[in-house]
Amino acid sequence: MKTQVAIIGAGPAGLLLGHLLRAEGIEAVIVDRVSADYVLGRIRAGVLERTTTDLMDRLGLGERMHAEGLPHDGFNLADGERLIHIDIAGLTGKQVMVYGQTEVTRDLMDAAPERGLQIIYGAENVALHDIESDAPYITFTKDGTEQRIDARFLCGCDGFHGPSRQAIPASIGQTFEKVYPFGWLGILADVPPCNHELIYANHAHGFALASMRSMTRSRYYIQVPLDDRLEDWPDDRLWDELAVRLGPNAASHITRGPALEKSIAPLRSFVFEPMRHGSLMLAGDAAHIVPPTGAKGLNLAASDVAYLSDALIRYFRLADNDAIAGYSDKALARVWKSERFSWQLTMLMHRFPDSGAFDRRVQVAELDYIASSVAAQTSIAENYVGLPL
Ligand code: RFL
Ligand code: PHB
Repeated sequence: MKTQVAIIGAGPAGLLLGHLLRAEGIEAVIVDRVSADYVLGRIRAGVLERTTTDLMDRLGLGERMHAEGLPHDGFNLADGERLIHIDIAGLTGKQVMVYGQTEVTRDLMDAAPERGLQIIYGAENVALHDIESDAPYITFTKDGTEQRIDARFLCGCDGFHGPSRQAIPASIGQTFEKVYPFGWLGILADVPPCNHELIYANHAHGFALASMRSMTRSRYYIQVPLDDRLEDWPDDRLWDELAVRLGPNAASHITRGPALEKSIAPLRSFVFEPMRHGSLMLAGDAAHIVPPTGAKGLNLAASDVAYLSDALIRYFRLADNDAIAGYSDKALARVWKSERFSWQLTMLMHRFPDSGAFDRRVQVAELDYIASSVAAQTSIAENYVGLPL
């Protein structure tokens, strides 16, 4: 098979990129290792920046998001009894959208056939070849048969563990990494949220987050040691702990219910540079990871592919190579700002096993400062709602 752009990975980065290219008449094929149902079964992001919702609108695929998603004007930072409200709308004139990654993915998947975007699921052993040439290709096995897709460009949208980043020679790439000494235990339940906006709480027992997917489906997280297992956290223990960490006011509004999903995710900050080598471009989690505290992962995948689709469109429309050459630097400038914000919010809101009284006093001082300064709140709000492209 021959196409203009072969995309590895049908997560949000790959699907959005495929649609942005098809909207300009560029041929694109996506391959993914797993099935469509498997992709939809992963419970992940919940908060979309304005830049991400704008992309869905640009594609004409924002209808269900606007009908079913929950626009939020603000969120809260809690510390003990104190609740600091960050008025995103008042400070930036924009809102964020609570609409699950599962739903974004479903909307993009459903629209693929009518827009001529081919997605090949169940593609095993995907390998990238000749990425330093103008005629790269991928090979994979599908239903026991070896297949090959030739393309002008390969786009690695295959997440943190995919093969694309590994295809770049070690002598070319540089990685920057910070691993945090805890994970997030998440629970999804069909119960109304305890608050109409998100609450990020710093408690002596550790961090907690009250989030939601709709007015009838809640998503909560707590910070747990890395060696904790799901068996350590039966539902009742988890609900009890959430009530303690979120504070008495939120606790009085928590509705308990059986877990639809429960999982533990490690936290990591990671950046790989450069995001292009030859005819291979990386986007999304394939190139970088942020801890989920700033709700930036999916949104960074979206901003990467906004830049990348623009560069590819200029290449195919205008034979302009400069945007391709500049893609990595342009994307990384935004990536590092989100890395900084996610790292800072993680440091501010979690309890670190090796930190002492000094570190805690610094957290309290920073929260005091945020509570008293419109400038500090504005800085948080403009990062949370998404920096401009
Ligand atoms: P994905 O979603 O991981 O998709 C990659 C796709 O590549 C496929 N793949 C392969 N295909 C072919 N061959 C191979 N060998 C392959 N290996 C992998 C995979 O099957 C998959 O379909 O990466 P993408 O598209 O870059 O999207 C990134 C986002 O998924 C991620 O950043 C977010 O989910 C992060 N994240 C959050 N982001 C936000 O913006 N807001 C949030 O509120 C938010 N909350 C979260 C999160 C991530 C979490 N976890 C579990 C890591 C909360 C959590 C708990
Ligand atoms: C979520 O709802 O899954 C969620 C919300 C905000 C975050 C992280 C995850 O910062």
